[in-house]
Amino acid sequence: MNKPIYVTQPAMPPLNEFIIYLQKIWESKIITNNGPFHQQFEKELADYFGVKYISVFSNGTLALVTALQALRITGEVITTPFSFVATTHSLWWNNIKPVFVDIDPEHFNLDPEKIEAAITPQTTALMPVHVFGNPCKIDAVQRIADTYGLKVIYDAAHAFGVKINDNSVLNYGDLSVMSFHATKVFNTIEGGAIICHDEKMKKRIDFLKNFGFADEVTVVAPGINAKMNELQAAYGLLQLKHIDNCIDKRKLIADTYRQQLKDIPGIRFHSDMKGVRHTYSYFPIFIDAEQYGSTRDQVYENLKIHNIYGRRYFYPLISNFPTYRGLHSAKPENLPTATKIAGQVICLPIYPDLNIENVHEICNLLKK
Ligand code: T4K
Repeated sequence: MNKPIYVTQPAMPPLNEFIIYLQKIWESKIITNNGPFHQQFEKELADYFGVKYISVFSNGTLALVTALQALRITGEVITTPFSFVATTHSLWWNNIKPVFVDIDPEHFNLDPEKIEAAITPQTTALMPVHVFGNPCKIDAVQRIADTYGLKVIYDAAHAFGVKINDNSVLNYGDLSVMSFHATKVFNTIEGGAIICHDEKMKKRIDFLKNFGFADEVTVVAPGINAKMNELQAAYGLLQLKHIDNCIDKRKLIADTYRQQLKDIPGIRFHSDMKGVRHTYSYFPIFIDAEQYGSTRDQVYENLKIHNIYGRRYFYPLISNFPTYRGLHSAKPENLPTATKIAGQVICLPIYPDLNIENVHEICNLLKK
């Protein structure tokens, strides 16, 4: 490959269309603090997803931190080690002890069958992740939460536009948190959101992301500054007009990978789940070194030699990082599936502007 191909490339709205929005911002001089584009963006996003309330944020990590504050979560929270570090960091920033539980062997989300054994009197919530956009076993998770009186906060950073039987995956749990980072299906450069189901909660979240201000002179909580600015909100509004086209292009790329890689012994990947609308945020493959004849790291290095930069998301496991590895629940023997999958995974390039010819070339390299 002459030019490097990275795991992703942001979809950006047409510049000439964005300029019209910028002109409005320059005229109004409202550039942040719940301005008109921010309000319109929240409304249009809620309509797009089919959810009741959404509060947009400056990034997904601060949205996770704030979601935990909004529900006043304390003590211990059960979560997955197979995610981006921000999932667990958000607990740490709230002085909450993360408790890692292994992932299910099919879709690599927090395994509901293993959750109950990790519950203690200190457990207050579950924080599963819809990793790579594949929905968690939401019914089983909710049953456990209801039985033990726990809250559920989904990290839905990878699940933009994902639906189960035509219902947004964001409608499940107490709160869902999204990331609109440059590397995501839908981006506002940096950005994020919390989705909730009632007006009071939306109000509380809005206070929390604005220093705790309920009005000009009343501070109701030790809030933070996590507001999205008007330029990002305008960019997001414009992006929303083009997103379905971007998702269609991603689907074509995913289908091409699946078609090309389906008969290679030792390479495994996910199919679409029944009744689920996928949006193809990532295209992870899993290498069984014995069957395939090379290790995941050899594949990763070989692609690099050819100017293709796949990424080993999510290796190392969060539970292996120095900050967390001392925790009892972080022991690899407690997390056999996650440990295995972290050693097999490589995410192949997928983004709307990726040429199908390049996808074929990547597949040909993997066929050798
Ligand atoms: N929860 C989950 C499950 C998450 O996956 C994430 C974020 C979060 C929470 C937190 O949300 P945020 O606070 O980020 O909103 C990236 C992203 O920084 C991170 O947002 C994302 N997950 C994570 C999975 O990936 P890196 O360090 O791997 O990104 P980076 O900079 O190496 O980018 C990957 C490739 O993308 C580059 O090689 C080239 C391309 N790229 C990247 C950027 C930033 C571009 O072409 N243009 C760009 O502007 O972490």
